Amino acid sequence: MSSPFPILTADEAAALIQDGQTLGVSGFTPAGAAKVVPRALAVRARAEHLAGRPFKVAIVSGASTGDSLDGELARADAISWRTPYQSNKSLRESINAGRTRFFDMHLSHLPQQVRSGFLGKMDWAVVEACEVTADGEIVLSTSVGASPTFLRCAEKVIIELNRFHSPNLRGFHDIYEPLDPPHRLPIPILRPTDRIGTHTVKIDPRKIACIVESNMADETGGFEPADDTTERIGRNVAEFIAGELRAGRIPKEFLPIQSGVGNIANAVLGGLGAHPDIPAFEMYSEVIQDSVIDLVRSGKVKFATGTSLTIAKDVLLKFYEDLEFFRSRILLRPQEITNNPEIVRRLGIITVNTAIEVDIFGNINSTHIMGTNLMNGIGGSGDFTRNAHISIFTCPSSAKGGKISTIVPLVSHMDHSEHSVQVVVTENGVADLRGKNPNERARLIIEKCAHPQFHDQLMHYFEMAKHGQTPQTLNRAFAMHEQFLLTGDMRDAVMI
Ligand code: 0RQ
Repeated sequence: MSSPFPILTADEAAALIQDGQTLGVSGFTPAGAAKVVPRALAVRARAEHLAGRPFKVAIVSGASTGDSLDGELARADAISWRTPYQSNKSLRESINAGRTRFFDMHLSHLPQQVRSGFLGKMDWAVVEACEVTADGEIVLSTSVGASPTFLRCAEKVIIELNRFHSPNLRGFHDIYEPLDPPHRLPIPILRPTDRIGTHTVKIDPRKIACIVESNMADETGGFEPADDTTERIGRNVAEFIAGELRAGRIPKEFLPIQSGVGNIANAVLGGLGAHPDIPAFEMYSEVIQDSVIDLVRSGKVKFATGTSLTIAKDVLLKFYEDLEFFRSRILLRPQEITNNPEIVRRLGIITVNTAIEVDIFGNINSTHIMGTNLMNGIGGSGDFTRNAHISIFTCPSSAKGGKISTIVPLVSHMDHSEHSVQVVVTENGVADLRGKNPNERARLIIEKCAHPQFHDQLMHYFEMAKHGQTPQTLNRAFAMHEQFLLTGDMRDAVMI
């Protein structure tokens, strides 16, 4: 059947986009990210630069994307500003060198800020889909992210129709966009399994400028196999949660789990899956990664909802083979709904996220290396942490071959304050900070979580300052960081 929309090549579609425009692109992690149009746009930007003409666009996505988008465009020096999250090496370099302006946002805030016009006019939505109908119904692919909002708010739309994805994904998405204040209603999700929206995003078909056909897998990276450290972190989290269940602080029906993304998150899910006292559970999370698919197959996870299906190519192909098994067990929603504070608080989610560093009082740095250079961004960690039933942060107790302590006197950048953080877990143990004052927190975190080789330095720091609600010695608070910047090793830091 012939398409009611112009079918263009990626190069022809990229030629429609002008210098200085703002693009809302699909993608939450590399899952469901636009791929072929951004690649072609990077080629175009390079040609424009060679001809001595400026060419940069602003990129707004759901979260991070794949290398064809953030990587190619950053290497072509074609991104003027970027929000709300990224995890690409080339883009990170461009941001830290000051070539791309980046603002780090809570992911649940993004769609509302786009609708309210806080980020200016959105010229284009470039969105991957697996089906488009003549009357403007769009079936998204492996992520929802902020695409419904981009599709509705952008002046014009380019659809990447990616044949790699199963054509039978209709029904795996629950699309719901809240009304804006003062008209917003309660979001009627009472259980993780509740469906409240539509299967498709419906837009005015006259906005669809073209369709670009593609056949390309999501550019998801694989995971490192769990090592001794990540396995111990996973076991510690699982044992802590099992203990809470035994103590009755988690009800016997259990509560939904949110887990971040990455190797540690994978090991945590492995730990939960393997623990005999943890019952089969539901996930209300943002990213559904490989380990969740295994747990759904084994029955340990009864149902998982998120905003992206971020799984390796071979796992996705097997998922497509067993699509009917997963149809009642996996559901993708907009990030505004998965990460929504109202729902996180109502459902009583147990949240597990990863820190770059933690200070002895329980403040968390999730985003910056040595206080200056951006790593990825806050992502959804703030949305979940602040509103959790129990908020847990994990990290290995040291980094870079033991030269860096991830437990520090004072975080060099703060993303989550002591008020939001309840439990800290490293491979060494668990610091349960609930009901503890800063003095008690400091002793617990040093004793239970710090790497033994940094124990004395941290204790010296803590014992130096004995006054005040939160004892600090401001001119030594960053002694460990300063020492690392000087010699590349925090172990040499003198704390007194
Ligand atoms: O460096 O990449 O050179 O090996 O940081 O650290 O331990 O491999 O952990 O991949 O899980 O990432 C916080 C960045 C952790 C991530 C962060 C170095 C370390 C390594 C990565 P290499 P690990 P992970 C859901 C929720 C914020 C967003 C979020 C993140 C690299 O989890 O971005 O939670 N979180 N989203 O060596 C210097 C330190 C260090 C350090 C670690 N103290 N100093 N380097 N590293 N600690 C997802 C979304 O929102 C989409």
